[in-house]
Formats: sequence, structure tokens, C-alpha cells
Amino acid sequence: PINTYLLVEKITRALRRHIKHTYQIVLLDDQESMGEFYQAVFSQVDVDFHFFNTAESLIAAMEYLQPDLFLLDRVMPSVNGLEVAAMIRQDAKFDFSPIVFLTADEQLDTKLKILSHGADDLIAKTTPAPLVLEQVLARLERAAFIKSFVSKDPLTGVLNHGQIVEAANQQMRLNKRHDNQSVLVLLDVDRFKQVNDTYGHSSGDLVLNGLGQLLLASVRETDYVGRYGGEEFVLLFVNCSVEQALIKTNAIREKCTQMHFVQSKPEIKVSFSGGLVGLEEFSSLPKAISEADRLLYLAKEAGRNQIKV
Ligand code: GH3
Ligand code: MG
Ligand code: MG
Ligand code: MG
Repeated sequence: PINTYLLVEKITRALRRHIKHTYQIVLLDDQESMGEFYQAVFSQVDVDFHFFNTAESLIAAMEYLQPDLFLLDRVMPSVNGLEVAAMIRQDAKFDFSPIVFLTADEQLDTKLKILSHGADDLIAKTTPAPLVLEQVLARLERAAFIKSFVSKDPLTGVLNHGQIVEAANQQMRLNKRHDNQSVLVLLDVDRFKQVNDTYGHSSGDLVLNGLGQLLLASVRETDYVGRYGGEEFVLLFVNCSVEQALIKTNAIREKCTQMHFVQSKPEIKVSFSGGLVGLEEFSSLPKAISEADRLLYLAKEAGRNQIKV
């Protein structure tokens, strides 16, 4: 017999290794009783479960929920599950979100049709709850691993350009909904070309790697660090005032100037300059970034190794 308690413990721990946020699982089914049943099943683990009984209501909620996994019923009045799956698969934001169908129909051609519409898996509605739980959570964990793997910049271990931009965009949406403040800092290493020219490109790479590690170690778990390009990084301070973010960024800047990023060449010292903006002051991310870029330019003009607000 399956020890459900141990299983749930194990899976919850495994999930925690990959998440910054609680996983959002959505179920679309026209039967309320299915919603109640799976609500009870998923309440055993550390995930947020959301039930929708029409395709329209799920589609309307998708943008702000950003589901990490979709559980879909195939046979629905008006818009059916297959059409919903095809729609989800057209949206790159959900590339890493598995689609799992709950099926009553076991026919081969039905299964093939479901998979051809972009679904990742099928689970029979008769499957015992502990097994459904394990299947769904295993998929979720795998998807999160793959996402975290492809989201990272290989040289520095921080988020890559696309992911930091996505995180900032999502933060702007969340700020509007919850009336919170977040702060974006665009950093650029000072005179980095000189580091490469004097000590070689591979030393330059070690500096970028070390700086990435320093940035990651200096911010909260819930904040974001990304490599915007070349020797430019982005810090995203979540639920933080401009004043607090400036204090933190200046502390990191001070620390950076004292670091020996290349062990074999302790004479290599670097600093960075930055532009810092409160996201809520802008109507779009490109506007916020272009202001941060302007401030960064002013910091460079003013002599480097400083942050402008
Ligand atoms: P400034 O203070 O004005 O920013 O001067 P800078 O020398 O840092 O500015 P510039 O933009 O002229 O040079 C940036 C350098 O960063 C040039 C490029 O070779 C280097 N760079 C970009 N990406 C990488 C990388 O992945 N590894 C290494 N080693 N160098 C990189
Ligand atoms: Mg149905
Ligand atoms: Mg640069
Ligand atoms: Mg530079």
C-alpha cells in the first residue's frame, strides 16, 4: 500500500527546491463535483489550486494566474478542452506549463487526438487520488527543473535576458493589482573592456561569474537578478521602496569593489555603475528600462562607481 503521507512530504520538499512562488494549478471541468474532489486532493500539498467550470472563465483568469500546470476536461459545453489546449499552446508564456487531460473516454483515437492538440499527458478519471497527485506533481517538478535550467545564463547563473524581462513584466502587473512597489536597477561594470584587454577574456568571464554570484547572494530569495547583456545586469527588488533599494544597491557596490573575483589574479578589482527606478512610476517596462539606462549614463558621466536615482 502507498504511504500517502510520506509521498506528500517528499514531493513537497522536492517542489520547494525549484520554486520562488507557490505553484498555480488550474482545473477546467464542467462538473462542480470534480472541482471539489481535486480541491481536496491538492489541499494535501503546498500548491494553489483553482477550479474553473467554463473555458471562458479559465481563459479570462490565465493572464494573471500564470498557471504552472493545466488539468483539463475534454468534453465541455460550448468551448471544449481540446480547443483550450490548442489555445494555451499558442502562448509562449505557457511553454513550460504541462497540460494534463482528465479523461473518461479510453479510446485510442481520442487519446491520440488529445495529444495532437498539445497535451502532455492523459489521466483516467478513475485513477486513485494518490496516483493522480504523484503524476501531476512529478510533471510539475520536471517542468520547473527544465524551466530553471533554460532560464539561466550559463556564464553567471543568474536569469537570462528573456527571463529577467519576463519577471519584471510580471512584477509590474502584480504591483498594479496589489498596489505594491518594486525597484529595477540596471548595472554596468565600469571599464570592463580594460579588464579583458589587460588580463584576458577568460579572466573577464570569471569576473562576470563572480559578480553574478555576489548579486544573487546579496538580494532576497524573492528578488530577481538577471544578465541583461554583456557586462550589464538587472536587479529587481520586489516589494521594496526606492530608498531601501538604493541603500542595498550601494552596499553591494561597496562590496564589489573589495572582491577578488579571480583567485589567481587578486589585483583585478572592478566596480559598477547603475541607474535605479521605481517601477510603479512607469506605464511600461521599456519606459522604465530606458530611464534606468539614462540614469546609468549619468552615473558613468559623473565618474562611475555610483548609482543614480
Ligand atoms: P564603461 O565603464 O563605459 O561601461 O566601459 P566598458 O569598458 O565597460 O564599456 P564597453 O561597453 O566599451 O565594454 C564592455 C565590454 O564587455 C566589451 C566586451 O568585450 C565585454 N564583454 C561583454 N560580454 C562579455 C563576456 O561574456 N565575457 C567577457 N569576458 N567580456 C564580455
Ligand atoms: Mg465534462
Ligand atoms: Mg555596457
Ligand atoms: Mg561597462
